[in-house]
Amino acid sequence: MDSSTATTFPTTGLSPERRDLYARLDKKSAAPLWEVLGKIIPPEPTPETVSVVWRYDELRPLLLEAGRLLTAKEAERRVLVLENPGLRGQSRITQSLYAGLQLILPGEVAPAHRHAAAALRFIVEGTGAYTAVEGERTMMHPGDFILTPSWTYHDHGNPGDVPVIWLDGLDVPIVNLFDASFRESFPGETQPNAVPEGDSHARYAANMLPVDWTPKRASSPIFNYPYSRSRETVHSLYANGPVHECHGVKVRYINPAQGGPPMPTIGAFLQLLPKGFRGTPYRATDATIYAAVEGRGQSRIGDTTVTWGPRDIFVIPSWAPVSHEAGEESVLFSFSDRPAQQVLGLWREQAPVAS
Ligand code: 1HN
Repeated sequence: MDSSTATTFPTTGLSPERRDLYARLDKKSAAPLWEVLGKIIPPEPTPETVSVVWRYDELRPLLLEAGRLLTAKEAERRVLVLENPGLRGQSRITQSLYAGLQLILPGEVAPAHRHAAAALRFIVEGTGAYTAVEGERTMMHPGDFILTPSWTYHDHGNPGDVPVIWLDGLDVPIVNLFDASFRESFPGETQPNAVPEGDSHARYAANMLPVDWTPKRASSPIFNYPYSRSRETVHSLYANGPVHECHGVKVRYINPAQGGPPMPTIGAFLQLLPKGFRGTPYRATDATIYAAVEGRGQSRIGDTTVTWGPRDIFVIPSWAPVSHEAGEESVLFSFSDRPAQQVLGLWREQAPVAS
């Protein structure tokens, strides 16, 4: 077979007849399934995503340096992409999700746009900045979980006096898998304040809905889930028990109108690990991005152990057994593509995992 053929399997050791057939198949844009079947349909997940931790103390100075080199407007979004070491150059943190750390400095505006990709923000540091979604602003505080659903106009601004940094999570690789990406700029840098701040909370976050309400989109009508409330929730549940042997006290963020996930492609979770917690191994098919919020601990992921402290970010690959330990009472935020896998009938979990 000549070197121009684009086979994805080894061709050494093949009989001359087979090599010849494969070369002629190749010219017709065809290929022998029997050479690749085991690779494309493995008996269980074989992720290229690896377990990895980003230390906030190491990334923060680099992000601030980027802040000195270019403006948010120039960059459109000033973000350090967190690239999984197993997937370098693909702008992804797992096979299905993008993540990055975004900085907005005092006085800056990140201009309004919208795209097919859906985004979440998990606020890591600083107060005084806002994000606006479809004409409604919300102030961002550390630990807040904020949505930017698919095809909603959004801009960010920092009228405060300290840098504000957050973790972005987007379903970009999923949208691009389907070749379904669209984007456009808003006519104007920022959206007008068309809706009073707090309106969606009043309308949708009090276990009630306006009587004639019908959903406008597939995502939650709430777009800020403030940390003050979600933190209180995991603490109350801890006080009242029980504590799960794998997860500690773990809750999922929901769309309050139907109980499902906040967005169709991305699920998000908050968990409290009690001081001294030693979890038992668990695995699931949704590769998961964790952001530590409070406390310190370590997570055993397959054969590696990652230690983490406040604001560190780490990744659990699909189907890798994970067990968490916490030396101090800890709170972990996490997100994954679980809702997408569930709606496709693909999601699996296993606990305990025999070691
Ligand atoms: C985006 O729109 C934002 O709006 C952040 O803050 C990160 C990464 C890829 C594509 C769009 C934002 C993004 C992004």
